[in-house]
Amino acid sequence: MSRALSYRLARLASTVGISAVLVGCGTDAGGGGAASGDIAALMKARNLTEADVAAALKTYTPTGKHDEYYTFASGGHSGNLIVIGVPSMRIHKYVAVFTPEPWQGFSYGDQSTQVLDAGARDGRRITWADMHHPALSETAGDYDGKFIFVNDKANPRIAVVDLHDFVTKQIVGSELIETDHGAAFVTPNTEYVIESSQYPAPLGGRYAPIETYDDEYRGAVILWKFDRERGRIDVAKSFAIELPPYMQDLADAGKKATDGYLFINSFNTERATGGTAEGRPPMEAGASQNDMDYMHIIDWRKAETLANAGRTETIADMRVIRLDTAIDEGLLHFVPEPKSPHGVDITPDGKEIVVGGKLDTHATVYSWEKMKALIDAKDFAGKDAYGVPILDFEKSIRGQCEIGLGPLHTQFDDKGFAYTSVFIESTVAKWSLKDLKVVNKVDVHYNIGHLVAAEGDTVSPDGKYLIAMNKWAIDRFAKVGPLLPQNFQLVDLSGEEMRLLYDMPLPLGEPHYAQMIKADKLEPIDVYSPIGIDPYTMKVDPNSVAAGKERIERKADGVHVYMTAVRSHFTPDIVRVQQGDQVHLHVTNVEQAHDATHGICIGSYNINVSLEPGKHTNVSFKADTSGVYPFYCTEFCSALHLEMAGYFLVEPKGD
Ligand code: CUK
Ligand code: CUA
Repeated sequence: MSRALSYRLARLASTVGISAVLVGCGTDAGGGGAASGDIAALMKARNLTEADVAAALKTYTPTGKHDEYYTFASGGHSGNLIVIGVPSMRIHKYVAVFTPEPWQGFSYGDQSTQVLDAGARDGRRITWADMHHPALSETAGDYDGKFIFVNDKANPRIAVVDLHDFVTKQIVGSELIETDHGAAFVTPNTEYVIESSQYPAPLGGRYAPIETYDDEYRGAVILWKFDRERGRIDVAKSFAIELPPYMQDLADAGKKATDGYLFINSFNTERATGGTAEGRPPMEAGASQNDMDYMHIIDWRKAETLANAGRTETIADMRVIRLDTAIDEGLLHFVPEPKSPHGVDITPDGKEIVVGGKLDTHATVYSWEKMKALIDAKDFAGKDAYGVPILDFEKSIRGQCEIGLGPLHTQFDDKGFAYTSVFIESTVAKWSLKDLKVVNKVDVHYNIGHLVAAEGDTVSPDGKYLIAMNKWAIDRFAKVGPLLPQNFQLVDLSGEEMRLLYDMPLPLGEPHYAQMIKADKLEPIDVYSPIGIDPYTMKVDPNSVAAGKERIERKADGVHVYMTAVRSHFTPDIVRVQQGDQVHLHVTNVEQAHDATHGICIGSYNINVSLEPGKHTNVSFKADTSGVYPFYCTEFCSALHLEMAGYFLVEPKGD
């Protein structure tokens, strides 16, 4: 290695916090010399620059070392939640949420099927989702690592994932609304999970002609009450607020200074309905006439008091505060926001609200102090067509930061900077909250939607890392046909300038938002304990089986098979039933060894469940076809894994 390159590598190593000796830049004649030669040769052979090597050193995570952060990314159309380690960008898990998932056995056993079926709409079982926004549970505005909530935009629903075992425990939805988008977001102590609608429709799933849009179509925001003790949403204690038929977009809950308030963007305050074949302008043209749309400001504590006082009407089993009541009681106000707003993000101190306009070049910074004073003084600039008071735009803002073309979403760091995704430019803009000036930008590839910084939407962001969640990947990866992955790009926030560190193709659906949490805030369990736990109650299942108590019992409701799994056998391993029998398979993994997971499948019957150590699962099905069905363990658990098998014998009727 040349002396100059040695020196540069040593410097590089020191800037990323490792010793020069480790990269072999020492002058000693020992092993160091050989290593330095290796690195120089590697750089040359792979055509790597010093910046490439620095990026590699900042992300490479040696075997056995763990990541500093977890990123929980929406899985988009897949309906799964993606768990990614940062800085390595290694995928750790796809948590099954809205979609049957065979490896986890999600929706292939009785209990998980019940969870998924609770999300049926119009009596229809839904097996996909358009997941957009994960929201980690918060305590005092900071992630607490206990739960994560996700939405389904297409079939408006909210799911609760428990971060003790990374399992989806509950799916709720209301037929009050037909789509959502301002979801999921949580209030600072996770009192409520917010779900606001996107495309207006008659409330409660009614039909009304599109010509009656102004009168019959409405938006709504649902506040799902979260019961932290039970780890479930309490549907009976949840309520909604009716909103005008604008297209409500993203939402954020106030914190600290803004605690008690919700902020929801909207677009299409023109109330365009489309109708190109009927002589009306297309939706997107009709919806882009006005220079301003309305940010909704909602006093949710006041709304909660009203709901608890019964000032609601019940629509589709949901308690709804009607629009007139919301206006009369002063819990809903508007403030104009520039052209086609998209992101609404509250600053860490809770004092300001940042809005990006898709067809605007600014991030607009609203001052809560100013808006609150206007609301308190009832100093309004006017009312909308439904009577909602509107604050004056100029009187409500602190200022605007000239960002660039198509600012969308904003995150924050610990040094007073904001980071805004700029869609049309394909950049991330770093700007100062203090003087509202752009500091620098980094190119991303391409068409960035959301971005996520380490704890970047909490009361105490960490800075350090940011992920640009890009919609297009074009030339970044080897070709895989016309459907391309998304591109997650890891950006280093530790220096003055942002630096791109890593490209990660994300090929499972289109993730929208993600949240990044310090890994040491989570306390996931290793095994289910005591043996026989049903993950959906976290109690020992009444049908769980202890070793030595395995049996087959014929009861009035069918054949009950009480089975255990342990390396390397199922007991019993021969199960005989009659064609037409209802079968209830109760399987307990009686192991407590970490990672000693088994699975059990019965081919042709569409059954496969996962049995993590200590877990119990019930699987009910009708043995409607006769035949010989081998069942076997679907996790390579042991040297005798292939022998972990048995026969499910279905004797033909009449024999
Ligand atoms: S949205 Cu997709 S890029 Cu649903 Cu949060 Cu902005
Ligand atoms: Cu148990 Cu393989």
